[in-house]
Amino acid sequence: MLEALIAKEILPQSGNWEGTEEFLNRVVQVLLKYIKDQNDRDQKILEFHHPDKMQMLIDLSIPEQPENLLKLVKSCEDVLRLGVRTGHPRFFNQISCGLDLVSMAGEWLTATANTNMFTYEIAPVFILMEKSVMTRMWEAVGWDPEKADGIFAPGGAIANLYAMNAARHQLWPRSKHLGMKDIPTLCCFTSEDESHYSIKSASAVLGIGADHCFNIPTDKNGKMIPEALEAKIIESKKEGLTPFFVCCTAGTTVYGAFDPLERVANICERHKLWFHVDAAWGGGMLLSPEHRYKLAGVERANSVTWNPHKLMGALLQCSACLFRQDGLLFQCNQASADYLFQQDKPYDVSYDTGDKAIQCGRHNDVFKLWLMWKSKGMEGYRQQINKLMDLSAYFTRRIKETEGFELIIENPEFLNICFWYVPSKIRNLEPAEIKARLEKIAPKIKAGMMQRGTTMVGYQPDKQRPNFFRMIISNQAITREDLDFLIKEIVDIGES
Ligand code: ABU
Repeated sequence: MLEALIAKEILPQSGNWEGTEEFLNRVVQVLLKYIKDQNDRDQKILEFHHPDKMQMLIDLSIPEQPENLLKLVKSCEDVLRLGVRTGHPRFFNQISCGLDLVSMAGEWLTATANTNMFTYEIAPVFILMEKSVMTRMWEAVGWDPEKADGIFAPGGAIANLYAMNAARHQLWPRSKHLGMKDIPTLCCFTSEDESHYSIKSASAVLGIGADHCFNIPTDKNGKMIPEALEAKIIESKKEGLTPFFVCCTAGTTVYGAFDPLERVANICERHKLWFHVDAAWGGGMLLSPEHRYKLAGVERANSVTWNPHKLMGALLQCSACLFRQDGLLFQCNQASADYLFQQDKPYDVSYDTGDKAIQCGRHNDVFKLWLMWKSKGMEGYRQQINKLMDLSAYFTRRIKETEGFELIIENPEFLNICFWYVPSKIRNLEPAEIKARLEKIAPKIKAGMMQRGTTMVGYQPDKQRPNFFRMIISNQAITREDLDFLIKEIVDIGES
């Protein structure tokens, strides 16, 4: 039947319920098959093709005339077949991976409801839900929910921008209307290389200037050195700059390092600076009583970025910027558009939270998180995070005991494990020669994995080191056998 139908012949343009149901059922069947295959370890993660070949395998053109519904179902199949199965238990490539099916069901509902999160008027339940979910997050940070605030943002980079903007507004509220005119030259601080690049971007976007975002050196484990931070703050004051914002990272992207939050909080207090914690990756650790000590001091932050789409496993995107002080977000972002935020509505308009966002249209990111969090409870998350930490310790042990592997950081403290594989044929060379050869080893092994389609793990160099693998253990589907498989596959490709 679908072959003979086009989109305008089903709902909402036609009353053809039978055709509508048939089309949607077919699409759901495609999705269910994908989910089943993705969880089958004998199935590949990807079918790799170079861009020129890929272009020939799928018709990406927009036609002049409507395509029939059967062709659309086929396109859905093709897109999924040619994509990367990021929920496969052997996909270790990215911090955000896995496919929590309850969160996915939530995203299906969200798509079906298709609600814009401007106002209570059109999103009453979802607006209240944001407050309920954030209450759990504020409590986890250690703040009084009665006094805290927050906003769901499209990703951690934008959440960090929200934080820096609020920090500037608190100090220099007139910048909202007059820009940087008559404002001292501001500067901010974050850790060198290790922190997320979005801090520099925020500094550029806000007119502070990327060059006025200073990089603070880190120790051998990738943690910010507090003494170096204080020295730089003092130096910048001497140079006539006005420090206002410090960003610590809780769970750095590459090494998974946690900056010393208490010590940095002391420095921020001494110098009266806004203290932001980018816990986009590490925020989920607050849900584990056993591991939350790594973020000790986070409750002293003025703002915290926390991405549930990372460690908590919510579907993309789900990212929050949380504030200890209520009201500031409204003050600095409110634009009072008359067509949305009328003040004479028949309800308490402080629930029109869209007016504290810098976006106008805002996706509903909360429902999939709320539904998933309900499905696990606080205890479920505690177990999930502790299990991932146990797997990380297991993988680290296996790397240490397996010939040819070398850890970059001897005792990783989180779910990032960085390492080299040194193939047997180069192990006896001079150290300088090994280093030079290693640059090419990780990319070659990674290319081999992608050709085989069996597993994926990321790699990168840093300032002093040639390319190394960065393993991420965040998918709740991972087992010890999957980790053993990765080691075996690296050896197999590396020795071939
Ligand atoms: N901040 C996004 C990190 C992406 C990744 O390394 O997987």
